[in-house]
Amino acid sequence: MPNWTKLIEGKIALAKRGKKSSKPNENERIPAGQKQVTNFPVLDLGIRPNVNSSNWSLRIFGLVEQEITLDWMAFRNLPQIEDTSDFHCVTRWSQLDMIWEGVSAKELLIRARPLPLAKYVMLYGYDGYTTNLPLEALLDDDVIIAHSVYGKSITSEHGGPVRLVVPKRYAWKSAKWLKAIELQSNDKPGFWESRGYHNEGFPFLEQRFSEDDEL
Ligand SMILES: Nc1nc2c(c(=O)[nH]1)N[C@H]1C(S)=C(S)[C@@H](COP(=O)(O)O)O[C@H]1N2
Ligand SMILES: [Mo]
Repeated sequence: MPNWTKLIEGKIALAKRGKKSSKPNENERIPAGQKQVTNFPVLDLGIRPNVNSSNWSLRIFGLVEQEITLDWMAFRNLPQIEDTSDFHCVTRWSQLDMIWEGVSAKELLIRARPLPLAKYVMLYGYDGYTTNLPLEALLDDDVIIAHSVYGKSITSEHGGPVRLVVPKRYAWKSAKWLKAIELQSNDKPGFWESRGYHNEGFPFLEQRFSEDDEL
């Protein structure tokens, strides 16, 4: 097990460095307070779950008419899409034009037929990570349940065999090693959201911490 206190404090310190930026970047594709990178850094809790295409499955459950569990074959047999998007980490790096391949989250969620009461989702990773979003956010056309990036399988360190990508939010909302999506009537905070990260996390509004709302 990693040293949680140290890891959490370290990450929060990184994201807080420089506090809130006063000026937007000149390059409008890069949100305020972010620096462009091209080396696709690795960021997670330091737990590498033992999951690969033969033991991976994805479960959609909670407030749905049709609960779904997909194994690798079933997942790869769904219609595949490609989407190019930018990735913004709250620790202040952004990588542009990432080319992801996988299944549209919307396509998959529609198959589960969300009940009218379903307004929020909790995303679960195989490492025990959780993060929350409004269901609406997951139905955006650019949200992808991805198995490949830049034409290659997503490596285990980046959340392979399958991770979520939610381009319009800070990258902590993009759950790696995606295990389950739970549809709920009420919003509940995930791992970082319950440790002070912003509930919404829009990079272009610089919503890093819940306290940023008051700054
Ligand atoms: N399952 C899981 N997903 C996760 C995390 C994690 O610790 N566990 N970290 C998040 C954070 S804080 C970031 S910045 C991105 C980083 O993705 P990368 O390592 O592929 O760059 O994954 C997000 N998804
Ligand atoms: Mo992050």
